Amino acid sequence: TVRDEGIADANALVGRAVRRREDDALVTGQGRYVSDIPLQDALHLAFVRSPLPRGAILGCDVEAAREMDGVAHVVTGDDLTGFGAREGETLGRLGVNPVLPFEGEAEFPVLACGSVAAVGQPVAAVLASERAVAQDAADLIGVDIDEAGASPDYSVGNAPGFRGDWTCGDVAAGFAAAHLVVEVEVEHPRLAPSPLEPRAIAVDYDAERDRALVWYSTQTPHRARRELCRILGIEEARIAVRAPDVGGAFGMKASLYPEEVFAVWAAFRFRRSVRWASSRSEDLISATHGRGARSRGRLALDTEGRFLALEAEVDCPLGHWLPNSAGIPAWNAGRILPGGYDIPAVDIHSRAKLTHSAAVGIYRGAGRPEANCLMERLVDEAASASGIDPLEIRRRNLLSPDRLPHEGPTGTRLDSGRYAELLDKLAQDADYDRLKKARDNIRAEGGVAGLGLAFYVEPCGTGWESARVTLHPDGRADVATGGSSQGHGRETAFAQIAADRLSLPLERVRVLHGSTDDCPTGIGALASRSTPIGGSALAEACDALLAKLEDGADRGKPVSAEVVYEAKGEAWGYGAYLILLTIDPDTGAPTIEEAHCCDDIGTVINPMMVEGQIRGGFAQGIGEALMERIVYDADGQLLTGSLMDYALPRASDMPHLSIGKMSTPSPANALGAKGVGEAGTIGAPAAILNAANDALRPHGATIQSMPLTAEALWRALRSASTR
Ligand code: SMO
Repeated sequence: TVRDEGIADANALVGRAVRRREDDALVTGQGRYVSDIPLQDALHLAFVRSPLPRGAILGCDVEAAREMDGVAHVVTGDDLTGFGAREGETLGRLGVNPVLPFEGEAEFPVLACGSVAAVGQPVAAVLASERAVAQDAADLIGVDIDEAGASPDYSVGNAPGFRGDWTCGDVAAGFAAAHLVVEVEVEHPRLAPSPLEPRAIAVDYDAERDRALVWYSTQTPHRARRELCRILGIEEARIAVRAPDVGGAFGMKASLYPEEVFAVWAAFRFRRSVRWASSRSEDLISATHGRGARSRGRLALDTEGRFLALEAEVDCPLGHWLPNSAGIPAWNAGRILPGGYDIPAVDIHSRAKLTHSAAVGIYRGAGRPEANCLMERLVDEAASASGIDPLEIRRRNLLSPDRLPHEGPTGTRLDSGRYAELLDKLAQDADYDRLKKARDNIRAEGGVAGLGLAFYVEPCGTGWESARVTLHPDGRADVATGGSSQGHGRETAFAQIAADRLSLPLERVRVLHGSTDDCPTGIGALASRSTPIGGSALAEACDALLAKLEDGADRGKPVSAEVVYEAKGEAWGYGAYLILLTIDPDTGAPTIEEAHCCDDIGTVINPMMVEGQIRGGFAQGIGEALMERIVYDADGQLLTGSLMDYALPRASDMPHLSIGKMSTPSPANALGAKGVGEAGTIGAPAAILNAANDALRPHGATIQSMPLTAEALWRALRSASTR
């Protein structure tokens, strides 16, 4: 069910559910992923990984591996010190996080050197004629690690952490004046982003020119090149990065990994093409994880149920090294916390600390779900404690349209929206009163049922993106974006935008993306920024091209216009999710009986893809709320190293989701677009957590830790009934 607010004019392509031009190839097996790219005479790479979470490396027994047929090179961390891309150059280390400021310096070896800091950390590498040979040889290599010799602290620089502090207004006065104070805690499972295509890189080395074309499954091709060149000490002209079809990423492919740096280093060092494809298990143990935050908050209310002040602490894990995206979840979890509400005073502290585990970075939502779950749990507890209906207490505290744009107490700037109106639309579409009655009827018959509501906001990236549009004499246009696609249909969406702007048929527009050779320097596909910022860059480039044509540009030759577009600010999508959840009293098994949402993402380019993003995000939101959890045991060993142990949602776990839409164009960018890539992962966990707590409330129980497995819910019910 999709309910649309009228958007498209009849002739426009923008606003129309154009079928994805990418899909014919993808669904018929004609997609070209990194592992489909043929390389001449390439070496295959496999890694030996640390079996222990910490300790001193005493030795690495590489002789048997070196002697295996087909093995070309075996490399350990010691081999990397002192020589780099070529003899005489120094191989840099993965350095400080270039995105957010961190306390202290963090340098991290490409291969473990001297000590290890997490299970799965690459310790040695094998390059061989075939992938299986490389893996067999890697399996022969024993690593001798002295756990007793482990430094009590972290061996990655001097243990930097991230801290974010936001203080505004008189918080003490707010709590002193409060009629009511509620307090909640929330624990997020650590999650594995789990794109269909694990990490992959294929380095096509050109020995004659000593250059490399790096085929790379990435969200950020230009940043990858810049970082590779910085770390390896190579000038940018010698590396080109291309992302072919990318089989999902979800934030996991926004950062460069040690394995990938090593692959490029090895190609230059050994003057051979090199390829590496991670396995699912390697991704689970050594790709970035997401979430894992623990948060606690207090909310002060007056007699009318209005919010006076908010106090919160958020604790996030970082893992044993800092990918580009490290700390961003902690930063977002703090700054986004007040959501769309009018809260005059806040005191928010967010911390992220290193742990002996896989690195933690952004994952679809990247701090937004963490902020949203804490805030929405507080609001629901406030509703329950004050006796005000959950919908009404939100309506009463959400910023009204005349207050927008609004400079929030954490320095954010909410750009536009009709927050309360959206809630009312959701209530009407879903028939809120009917749902409340349905819940009460289930309870009356002895069942366990809860209704959960969550309102969310989703900031969609700041900064710039680039675009170049070229009109050929035959009337075809090439549209190159500095952004890229992670399988989320940007070729189609960008073609729609450009075709409209240039008044061309869709078929005449070709979209180029994900290439440092073919595209202007850009940022990439992350933070729900592709359409709001990348799409706006494209629209402006089209306008610049049209201006050139009007100025009498010679149409007998290709005419080009290139822009770097800087968004005026963050565009904030928003929406609300409403879930009716039942819990089997005997087994604790949760069932989503009904799911409804309404999202406002401003200007809609393609409603079909918007719906796809909402459903996909919702599926991953269900994963976090009900199923998924990365588990390390007390010894730092990963217990969820395969999909037998790590529960991803399947198609059969998806309930029907009824989707409503509103459209309030954003003043923050040229298109008026807001992101929707993360909507479902932000709204769903909070709504489900609220539904579970609503279900448990009559039984005197609460639950704060996700995932809400049958066991966890059963224990919560049981602890209450035996109390
Ligand atoms: S979690 Mo997204 O790729 O910013």
